Amino acid sequence: MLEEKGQKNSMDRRRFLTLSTAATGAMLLSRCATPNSQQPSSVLRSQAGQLTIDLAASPTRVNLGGVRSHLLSYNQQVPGPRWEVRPGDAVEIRFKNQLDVHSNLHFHGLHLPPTGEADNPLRMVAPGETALYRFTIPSDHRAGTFWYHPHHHGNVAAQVAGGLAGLLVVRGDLDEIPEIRAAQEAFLVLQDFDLNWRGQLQEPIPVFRMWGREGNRISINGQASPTLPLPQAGLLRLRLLNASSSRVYRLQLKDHPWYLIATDGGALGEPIETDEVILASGERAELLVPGTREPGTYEIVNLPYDRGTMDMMGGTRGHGKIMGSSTQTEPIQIARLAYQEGTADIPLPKALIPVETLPEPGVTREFVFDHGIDAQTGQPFLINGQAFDHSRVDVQTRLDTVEDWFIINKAGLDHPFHLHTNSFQVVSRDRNPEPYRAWRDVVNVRAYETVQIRVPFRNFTGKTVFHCHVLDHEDQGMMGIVEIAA
Ligand SMILES: [Cu+2]
Repeated sequence: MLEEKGQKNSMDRRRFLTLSTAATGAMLLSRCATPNSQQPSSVLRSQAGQLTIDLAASPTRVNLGGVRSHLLSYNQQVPGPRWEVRPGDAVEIRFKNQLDVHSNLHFHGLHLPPTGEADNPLRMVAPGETALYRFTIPSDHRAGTFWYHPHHHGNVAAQVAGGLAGLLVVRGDLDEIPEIRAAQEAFLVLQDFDLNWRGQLQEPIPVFRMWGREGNRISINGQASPTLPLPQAGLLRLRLLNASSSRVYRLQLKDHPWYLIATDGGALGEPIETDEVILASGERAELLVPGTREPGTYEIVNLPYDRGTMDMMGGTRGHGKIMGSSTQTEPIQIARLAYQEGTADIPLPKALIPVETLPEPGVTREFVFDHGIDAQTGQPFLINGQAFDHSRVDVQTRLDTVEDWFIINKAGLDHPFHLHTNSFQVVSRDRNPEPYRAWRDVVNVRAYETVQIRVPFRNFTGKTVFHCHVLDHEDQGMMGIVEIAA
């Protein structure tokens, strides 16, 4: 379908260029804007094993890195409040939908029942309605950096790209490692917003919806480019979340080492020195930065990354620095680390949390991600030739089994694969296989790539979903249902 719309696309390309000029200006403005008067998001911690939250989603005026913006927020904050829980905690959320469209909540990466009042993506919360979400964090839940966001099929992209996202931290064994406990901690929520000159969100033109919308303004914790203290001779623990609806971040800490210690699903076995950290939509990473270099200020930059939209843009390639990371040709600074006096020497921890070896799979399945036209719905983003149907079960599996899924991307765009309820491990992939074992719930399947993942189905039965985490693709059909039977 992307190819069949040639005439429309060329019109869209012209409009794209016009918009892009504005986009470049806005991006520079955001980098130059000094007042970062947006209040930091609040932190809601469980007490005596219980976390109770009143959460309202509503349109809100926000000072986004010094620019008055009209966004969507949880409790008037962009990003929303950070929740912190521990394994075994009971969580209760009174969610009020003050938007003028349906919404709901997804607890991204958490191992919870996918049914009832827990992590149920098929639930709908109507405008004006208040819904109760209740669940218990399993007592053996991995510690890690998770997040919450809307998941109402059809308007997920618009709501997440409007600002609806918040961190959901599970504290546990990783946090108890002495060096990590002594580290300074910073959270970076990466969002992008497509704003017009009035600071209002813009509805994407059709071709941007096809690619997955990217904003003309990148914000970090609602700021333009924050400066974070790095204790000299100590450690800074960075916890990153890509809460953008489509954009891929390719991050580098310039002239300074950093070490990956956790991915989406929690800790690695040991710190891994890394050059770039690539985060597709929905992905998280944790890093340790040792304060062992010449004291000064070091930049975290976002490097150009091509999601495959370059091919589809054809003639616009030569125009260089236009909208988004797909066409970004130079690094953009997104944050700075500034050395400060440290209180103690803290070495890097040698070992973290062992990552379990999963048994060989009992079942192997294939999922082909491609573009086309679904016969029933006309939707263009397909898994195994079909667009999402909430009344169809695509895969039936059994509790306490392990399966290998081959995610086969036959299209020219990256499609980050996300599975709810159960985390997985990447077993093999065509490009850049990782030399370590890690738990994930998102893996970016690059254009024309195949990724093999291994999934244990544990603890919870019921229907849950898997989908592309370019949320415009999910909204336009790239999602399926897996039913886990006892
Ligand atoms: Cu996709």
